[in-house]
Amino acid sequence: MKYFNFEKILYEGSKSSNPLAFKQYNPDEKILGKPMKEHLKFAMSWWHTLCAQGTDPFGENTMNRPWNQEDALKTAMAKVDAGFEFMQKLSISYFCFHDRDLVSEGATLQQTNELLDKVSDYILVKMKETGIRCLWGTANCFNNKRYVHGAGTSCNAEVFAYAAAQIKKAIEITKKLGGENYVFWGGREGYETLLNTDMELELNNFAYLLTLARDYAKEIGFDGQFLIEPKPKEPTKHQYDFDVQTVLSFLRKYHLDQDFKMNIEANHATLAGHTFQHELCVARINGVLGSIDANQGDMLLGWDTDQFPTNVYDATLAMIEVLKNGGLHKGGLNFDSKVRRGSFTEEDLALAYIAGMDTFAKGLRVAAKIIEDKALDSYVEKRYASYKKGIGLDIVQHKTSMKDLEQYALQHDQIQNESGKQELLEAILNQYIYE
Ligand code: XLS
Ligand code: CA
Ligand code: CA
Repeated sequence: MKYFNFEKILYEGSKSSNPLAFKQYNPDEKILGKPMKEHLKFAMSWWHTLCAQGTDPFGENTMNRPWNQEDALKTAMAKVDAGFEFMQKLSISYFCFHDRDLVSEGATLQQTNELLDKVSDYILVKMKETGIRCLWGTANCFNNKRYVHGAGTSCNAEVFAYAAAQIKKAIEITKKLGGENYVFWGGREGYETLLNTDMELELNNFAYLLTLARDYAKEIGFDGQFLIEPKPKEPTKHQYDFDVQTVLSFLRKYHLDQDFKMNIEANHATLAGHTFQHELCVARINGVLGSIDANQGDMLLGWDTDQFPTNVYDATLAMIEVLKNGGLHKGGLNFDSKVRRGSFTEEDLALAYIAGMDTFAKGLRVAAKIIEDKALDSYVEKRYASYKKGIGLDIVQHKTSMKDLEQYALQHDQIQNESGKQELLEAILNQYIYE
């Protein structure tokens, strides 16, 4: 049975007015010597694409999703068919999943695990048939009410044990599906009030859970990259994995920094009061830029709207960071994005993915040109030229003392600064985007 009433989406170029065609994303076209599909390892999010029903706090389901049925296992299998049909038609080579996206929970943990085995067996068949791969898997340790006080940071040790069991199974399923990464997004790992919270114990426990997970993955020979996905708030008032810098200091304290990189989501960056580029840059310069959840928020709203990315400006700045990182390696670009509640047809899903993929494809094209021409880098190099010689070089090479610097300052106290040229650089960036 087919679920999507359109043919394979093809690249028709920027002049095309066909809504069901790519205008920028041409998978095999080479940019900086590498096919676009390798720069942009696009992934379908199982949850937003196949599971989300369009509910909000004020209203019921709105989505037309013909794969949903009465029986949980039948629905799960139909979702696999729908997902693979969709990815093939959109030329999306990867998917990402939470364990509970694949199939809903059975009556016991044992039964849930058996259901997962069945559905993942079928996914494996479809993967072999199509060549589509798994970018990452993760465990949903936040939806069920047992996780009301968190999972690894719950005040209830039984919940900690249950979460560990769930994560163990999710790592096994991810390994079985050849997942290139495994993600930890700290669902409810945070707090509502410090009045009832032992933050130190919670953080110690959380780090212990990550350590156990890392060791177990090694034990079973899972060679995917472990990723942490920062987010500052929602669902809890304060999420422990606030932003990249906070997660880095946590990982370093618990000696986990060699085993974890970051999965950076655009909407989480902006919720933390940062730009998407800021988070990518902090990760890049610390060697932990792992993967991307491509989406965008609404600047007028203070929550996680997970919209499809259509902002070419931000996508360009993001792709500059990715290119400077030498690519995302094991990582990719997962559309952790959902169609709006009013966009309820199956076709809307395709239109949304086309918009997101074209946005990042355009971002890649512009970023590549900017880097190739050194359009911004040459200004930055010039701006820091004082560190290339004389006292600046001594500073960079750590060859000065406070006394040397005082001597220097006493002799050179008539300082002249140069313009930062911000507006010019913004205009240059625009010029590249206009082309
Ligand atoms: C929620 C997160 C979540 C993670 C995976 O805000 O973005 O979807 O990406 O658990
Ligand atoms: Ca995400
Ligand atoms: Ca999000």
